Amino acid sequence: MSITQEKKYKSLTEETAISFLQQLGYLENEVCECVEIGDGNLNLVFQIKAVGKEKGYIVKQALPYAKVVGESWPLTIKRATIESQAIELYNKLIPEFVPKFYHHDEEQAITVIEDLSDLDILRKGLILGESYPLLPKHIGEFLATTLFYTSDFGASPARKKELEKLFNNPELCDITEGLVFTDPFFNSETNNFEDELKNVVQEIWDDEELQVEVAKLKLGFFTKKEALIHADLHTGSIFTSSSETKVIDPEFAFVGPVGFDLGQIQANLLFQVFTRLENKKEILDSLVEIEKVFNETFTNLWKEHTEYPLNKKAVLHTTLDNYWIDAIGVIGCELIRRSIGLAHVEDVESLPLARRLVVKKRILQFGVTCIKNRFKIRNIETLTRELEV
Ligand code: SR1
Ligand code: MG
Repeated sequence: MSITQEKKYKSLTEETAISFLQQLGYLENEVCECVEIGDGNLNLVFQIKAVGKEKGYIVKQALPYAKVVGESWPLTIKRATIESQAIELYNKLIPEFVPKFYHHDEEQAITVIEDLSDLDILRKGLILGESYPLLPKHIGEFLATTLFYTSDFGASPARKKELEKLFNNPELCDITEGLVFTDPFFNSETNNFEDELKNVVQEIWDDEELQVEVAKLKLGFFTKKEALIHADLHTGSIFTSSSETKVIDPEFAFVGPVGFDLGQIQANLLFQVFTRLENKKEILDSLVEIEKVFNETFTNLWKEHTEYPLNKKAVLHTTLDNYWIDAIGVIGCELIRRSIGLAHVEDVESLPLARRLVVKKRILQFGVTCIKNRFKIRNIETLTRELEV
């Protein structure tokens, strides 16, 4: 067998994942156990640890197709390299909020990172009614720091252009362009919703004003090269506890609109406001706190590091305002796509049918309001007032 054949991509099994890790020198002389724990839409995720130990390593491999659909949807494995580059960069900028990075194999699309299984996946914890008081502060700081230092305010023009090249991610951007900004707004085969919602969905497809506003948001996603964004920051991409927060899975990362990250996390927290019966206020307060911490942290970094003439206060204020206006539009698109598009969320899908229909109708209506009225709403504080509970 030639060397090229030997090195060809091969998807891991629980056994080969252990050998891969041990060949790197990790847990070399230990008897290991391995479980595939991936519950996302795209990848294999193996947790490997020495028998009897609590914590080990995560070996993550990108599959050459979208797991959520099957082999009929081929997908580049280059995304694993984008993800590992982003984790490495985040580790330099704000290590406390990301997993430790150990190894990346480009050909096999495998990344080895810290095992975070002692923490909760935020979406699952919130569904169980858990509270994470430090989460809004941590997420606000994570967003402000990663976005500031990769924006034109915190990176040199040359570095910014280097980031655009390093994080050139057309295939994954294409998924978002389709699933978030296109398919839910017309009769696309990728959509998936209950028959009982047909009339409400038809209204969305027939709404000319909405179509134009979504088109403008999609154009912004294509053209705004504002900072290196995570680009898939939903509550399944965050591990957390009462004291720690770790952001994972930046395989969609590219240099794009800041409002996309801000809006996506807010929308995914908002699902809890629509679905839970108690403590909705706690979630609404956390949305406002994320906005406040983001604005304050970004402003402090800007004061310290931004050079003439971008250091003019009015430039910062307009920039922050525009980030949040975009974010409100993205909240609308994300709420709608997770309700009637391809990739749904457990917060809503776990509800019994009758309640799910009521909740989805409210979510869709609110999503439309966010998209159409984003220039009037302007910030999260105003937006949450519309939802006072
Ligand atoms: C085919 S991928 C579907 C969704 O899963 C990912 O996590 C992204 O959110 C994407 O839109
Ligand atoms: Mg993901």
